[in-house]
Amino acid sequence: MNTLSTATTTTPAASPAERTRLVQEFAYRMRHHILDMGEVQGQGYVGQALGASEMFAVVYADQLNFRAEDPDWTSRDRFLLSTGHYAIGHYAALAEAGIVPVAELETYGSDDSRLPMSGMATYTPGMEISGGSLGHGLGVAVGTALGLRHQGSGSRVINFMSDGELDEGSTWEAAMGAHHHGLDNLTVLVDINALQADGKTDTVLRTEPVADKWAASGWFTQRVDGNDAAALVTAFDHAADPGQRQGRPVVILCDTRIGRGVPMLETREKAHFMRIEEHEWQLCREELTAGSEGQNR
Ligand SMILES: Cc1ncc(C[n+]2csc(CCOP(=O)(O)OP(=O)(O)O)c2C)c(N)n1
Ligand SMILES: [Mg+2]
Repeated sequence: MNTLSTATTTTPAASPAERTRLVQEFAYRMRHHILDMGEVQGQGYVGQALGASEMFAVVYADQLNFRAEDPDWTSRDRFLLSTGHYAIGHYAALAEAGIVPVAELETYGSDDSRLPMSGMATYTPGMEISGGSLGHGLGVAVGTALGLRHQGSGSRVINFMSDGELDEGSTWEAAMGAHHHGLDNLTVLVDINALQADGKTDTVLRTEPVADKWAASGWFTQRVDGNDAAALVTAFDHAADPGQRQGRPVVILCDTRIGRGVPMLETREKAHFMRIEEHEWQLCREELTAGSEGQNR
């Protein structure tokens, strides 16, 4: 939650239903930003970002402690985007959170833009790491959480990663490290969209049963529908309950649908990197506005 600006702010006293509504609305506006940015380049990692909008939204609209006017505020919670190619989704969230001006989104991927196609910490306010080399984000998150604890900081670390990163040995080394050090200031969101660059996750490398593996590594593990804002809010509430969490690092495994909210993109065969024709962008927007994500907005 933003501690200074009132935009998209919720309070601890808000009911779960109200918090869920704020997350849904945030995600809906994010999806429009994602389509607008995608159109600038005519292509990109649009499907993942649409699919993960509720995941970003629950972080920025409900969970993260930050100051939009001061993205480097020492006491901020850290959100680490391990998957640099999801940057288009992160920029949409940063814009909705008031950290990046909405007007700047139209520079996405252009020369000299602060919003390159892959997330770069040195370019973008609010981007904590450059995460394109997959499988490294969790290690950085573990080090960050450990460092904050040594400093006596109460800040939390939230790491966003993908199911493709579960193929990487470094991810599991970091997972064991977090358990070893008892990092209860660390939360991981895994976007399980069942897809990787080379095809469906279960045909590239079978990582299931994923929940059993995290639990066996000592993590407080939950698996939810990652497009269900209410389920995400509830999962974070369970994680905040010391009785359930028991001092463990937290992982929330989020099953999502690529292209969510835009039916014509939900069924694309080439979904990892989408090329979308010039005339299709407006159709995408219309589908988004007409769909369930667009109702009552
Ligand atoms: C260490 C590493 N290996 C390979 C790549 C190339 N690569 C870029 S995206 C991607 C897919 C990874 O899976 P996931 O993030 O689940 O893909 P998505 O769901 O976005 O399709 C790969 C292999 C990379 N960026 N880093
Ligand atoms: Mg994936």
